[in-house]
Amino acid sequence: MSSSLAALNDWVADVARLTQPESIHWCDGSDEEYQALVRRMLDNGDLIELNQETHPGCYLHRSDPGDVARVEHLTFVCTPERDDAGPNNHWMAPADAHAKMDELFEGCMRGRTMYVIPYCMGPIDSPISRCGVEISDSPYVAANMRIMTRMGKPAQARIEREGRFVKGLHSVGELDPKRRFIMHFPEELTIKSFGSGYGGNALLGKKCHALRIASHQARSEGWLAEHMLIVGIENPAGETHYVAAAFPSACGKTNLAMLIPPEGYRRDGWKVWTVGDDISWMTPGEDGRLWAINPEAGYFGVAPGTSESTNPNALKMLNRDAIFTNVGVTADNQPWWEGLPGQPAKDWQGRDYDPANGPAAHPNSRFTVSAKQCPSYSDKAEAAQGVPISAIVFGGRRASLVPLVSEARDWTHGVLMGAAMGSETTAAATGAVGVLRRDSMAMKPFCGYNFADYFSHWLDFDRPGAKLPRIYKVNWFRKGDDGKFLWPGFGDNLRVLEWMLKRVTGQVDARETPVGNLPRAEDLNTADLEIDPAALDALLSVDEAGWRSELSSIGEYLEDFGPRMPGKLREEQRRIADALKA
Ligand code: GTP
Ligand code: SPV
Ligand code: MN
Repeated sequence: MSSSLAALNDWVADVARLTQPESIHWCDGSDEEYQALVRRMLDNGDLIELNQETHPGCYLHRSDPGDVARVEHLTFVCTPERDDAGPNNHWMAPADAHAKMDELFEGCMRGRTMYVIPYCMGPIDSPISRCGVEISDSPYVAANMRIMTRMGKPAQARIEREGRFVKGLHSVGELDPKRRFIMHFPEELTIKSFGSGYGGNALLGKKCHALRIASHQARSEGWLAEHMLIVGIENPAGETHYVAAAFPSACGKTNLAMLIPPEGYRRDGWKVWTVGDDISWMTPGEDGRLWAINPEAGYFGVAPGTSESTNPNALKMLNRDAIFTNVGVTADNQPWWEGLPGQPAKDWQGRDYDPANGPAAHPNSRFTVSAKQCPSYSDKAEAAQGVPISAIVFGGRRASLVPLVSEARDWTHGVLMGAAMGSETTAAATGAVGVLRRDSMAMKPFCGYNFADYFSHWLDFDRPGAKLPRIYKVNWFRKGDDGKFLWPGFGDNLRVLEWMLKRVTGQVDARETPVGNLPRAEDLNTADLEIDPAALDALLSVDEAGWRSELSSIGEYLEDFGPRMPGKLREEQRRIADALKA
């Protein structure tokens, strides 16, 4: 037996001693195993069969009504020093956190099956990929991990070869929010999660490993683990540029990653290829460019709003072999959510639909589906070295002020753009919705270390020989006085991406402003676009008075991190503030 296999066996034995499961199942990742998990959940009520004629292989999971989203207030980064976790994280001393969690885990799997789930984040043969093992007492977690990661025997073989893997321990516990914690021990490559079955809290390969633990590793190893989609844009000449974009949770990554070009663009031969919709690991290549892989193998996407007019690619991949969580159902048992045609018969809690109870689908209801089912799935998504990134985009939900698109003057300005990102909160996390907060690089809930050190790490990529992507900031969510979105969004977002790529390839000038370079109106392709000229004007203008107060708010935000905040970012903020005063 290899020493790494022995280490894995020892850990599994330790966990079994602590949690006392009735049986242990080592996941092999086979189809038969997935089918058996589904049958087991159909028997115990974790899954409900959907209409198999219209949706073969599709099932519905209704979660506990108090367990429907990530819980940021119960999520901790447990570094030995509090300052290393930073003001952006909740912190607990590692020894205290282990003691607390071990008490919760004690005997928690009695009468249950313990699943040992080896997984690989990233293509199984990629040097950039990293492995982990999640131990969970939830068959729903095992089935979802099969869809979301390369799970099973090949991952276990890689772990036995490499030795190093992230240890994730998870139990649904009693689903009691008072006994719910998501703890990260980055130095120990360890995660302990108790009391929730919800995606981001329970599918530990995703946010816990591929973002919180990975971002911590990436800092010391010279790469980036980001909350970014990766999309390939193919122009009529057949050239494909890859764009990575960070938008906060439920702010449009899945939609942009699967975009269908407007009709005129399609006619001209534009195509869009999906590499990833949520997470990007980016490494500098020998050529100086940043190369990105999507560590995931599936999508855990927001259901509401997904429709034939917004995201037809997603709809096409959802008519077979998908797990739906907390959506409604129609009278003939098809999955239903707000945005779809037809009528719901039952809501997400299984009650007869009554608008007085709120939406039929929970606003954070989700689908889990294999990435390969996406019609626009890129053949480069499996490439071991990843894809080269031409542009990085930061975006958020900002009803006012922030223009449709602006370009950073240089890398430092771009890092400030990302650091300063503000966005209105969404249903992806428990708590108030629609409240403006800073969500730097869309990583506020996911950066496994101090944001000040994270910004320094970003700045460090600007070094001799680097051929860095240009950085952009976008806002699809500007609203008019009537409360309606000014920009049509979705497929039409390609118009904005086209402008960025024209900038990257030196085909157009831009209008220089203190907050960045904006498109000249004539350079944004508006052919066949239905938009009021006054709206377009508002989207492409800079409200200097509004920006002066935004810059002072950004300045205060940077100050909150104290002396660890890189001086370069504060200087950049001051430069822009001064330019706005001039
Ligand atoms: P996570 O999976 O939570 O990280 O979210 P995500 O960033 O992938 O969000 P997603 O693409 O699922 O979008 C969430 C919501 O934003 C949905 O309700 C969409 O309909 C809406 N949305 C996405 N793109 C646009 C857009 O261009 N304009 C407008 N107005 N809404 C959009
Ligand atoms: C997010 O909240 O950003 C998600 C969903 O992508 S979860 O995996 O639950 O975090
Ligand atoms: Mn996300």
